[in-house]
Amino acid sequence: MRNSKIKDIFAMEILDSRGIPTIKTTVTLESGDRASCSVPSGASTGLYEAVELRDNDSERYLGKGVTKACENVNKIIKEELVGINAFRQEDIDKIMIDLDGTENKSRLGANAILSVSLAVVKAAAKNQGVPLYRYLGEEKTNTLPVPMCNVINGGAHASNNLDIQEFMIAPTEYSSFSEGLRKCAEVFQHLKAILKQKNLSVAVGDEGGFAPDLESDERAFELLNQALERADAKGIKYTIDAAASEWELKDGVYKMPKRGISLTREELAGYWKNLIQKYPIISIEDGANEDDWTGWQLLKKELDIQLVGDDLFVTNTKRLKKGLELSAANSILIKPNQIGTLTETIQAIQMAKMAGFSTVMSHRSGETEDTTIADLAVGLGTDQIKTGSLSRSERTAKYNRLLEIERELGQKGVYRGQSAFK
Ligand code: 2PG
Ligand code: MG
Repeated sequence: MRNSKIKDIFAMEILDSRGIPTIKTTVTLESGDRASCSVPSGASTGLYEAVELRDNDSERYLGKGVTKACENVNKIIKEELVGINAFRQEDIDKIMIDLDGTENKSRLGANAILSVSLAVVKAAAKNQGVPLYRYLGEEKTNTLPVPMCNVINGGAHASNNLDIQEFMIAPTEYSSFSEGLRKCAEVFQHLKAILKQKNLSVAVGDEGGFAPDLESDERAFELLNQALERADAKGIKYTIDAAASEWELKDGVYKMPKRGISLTREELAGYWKNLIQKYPIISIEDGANEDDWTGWQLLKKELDIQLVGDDLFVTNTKRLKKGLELSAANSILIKPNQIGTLTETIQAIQMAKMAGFSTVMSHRSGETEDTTIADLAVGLGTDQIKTGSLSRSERTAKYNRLLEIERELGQKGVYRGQSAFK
């Protein structure tokens, strides 16, 4: 605990993987220990997420600049936090929440607050001389999350004709994280060759997965089946993020924006059921709209697989509590920037675990080279992680960090495979 008081905080505007500004904050302790955090940004953002503060100055970055958020860190937040011990994470987060004073962090910006919250914990870990996952998890968390690798992109993350936003592969029957990841990367390469052979596009979407036009969403699973066979990847299952909050919902009828298909919520449940029967799909994220609690309850009744709430819960214990009361979903996606502080992120994970939900750490579609979520997944013990495809450095950086952690854990490392799913 050497000189662990905060000495300086500095935020600056950088670019994310889509070329849109985001905030990077560096915290320096009196000891000289220093750590930075860059905040990601979503495209299919949930209605109930904490506010990402943007400048709205059309003269800069089409209004997307974050200089106000940076100023809020460099003036308002810094003034309150300098001199406080970096080990007091909960107090630090509380001070920022109170300083903001709004329900959704719209005054200072959840992007500003989170960048400080995570830079503080990283600096504290450095000061203690341990990696972040160890600082957060102490000796008890040695488990590597099962990755869900997003190999085909659709929805708001690609300009193709697929309505399902993410087609992912999860290595459930491998003995280690690295063996599973290797198989996923091999499938990705085989998928590329198959697409090329069929004269389909191998250009990638926002999360690094291929984004071809296909005759139906279901066709994506057929192509994946072929890729799995070529890769001899018998231990891989499919997971999807439908991101159905992006679809139009009127009077209980969903309309998919790209193909224009309309389905009642009962028909939608039937659509998922049919896909699950035909393909080894073990998890569906946002299979219904964020406001359609009835639809979620129906899915829970009809489908016997992992049902992950992303836009539904927005990493918010209030929304999660409602989900528990209504018996909607059985799993929660964890995105620190949906809620804005590490403390509240941990609270959401704890509430979910207490309720027997599985937990999935997640990136955003707009990412940076920051790998903090890899350490959070291990340190906070989430069952799974989704952090995009096996291409593009802002995605592979997180996998590479998990490979490092796996190596550090050595014999102590645990990979749960299938049992990490609901
Ligand atoms: C999602 C995310 C991440 P976005 O919907 O789960 O994959 O997308 O960051 O665009 O909200
Ligand atoms: Mg989602």
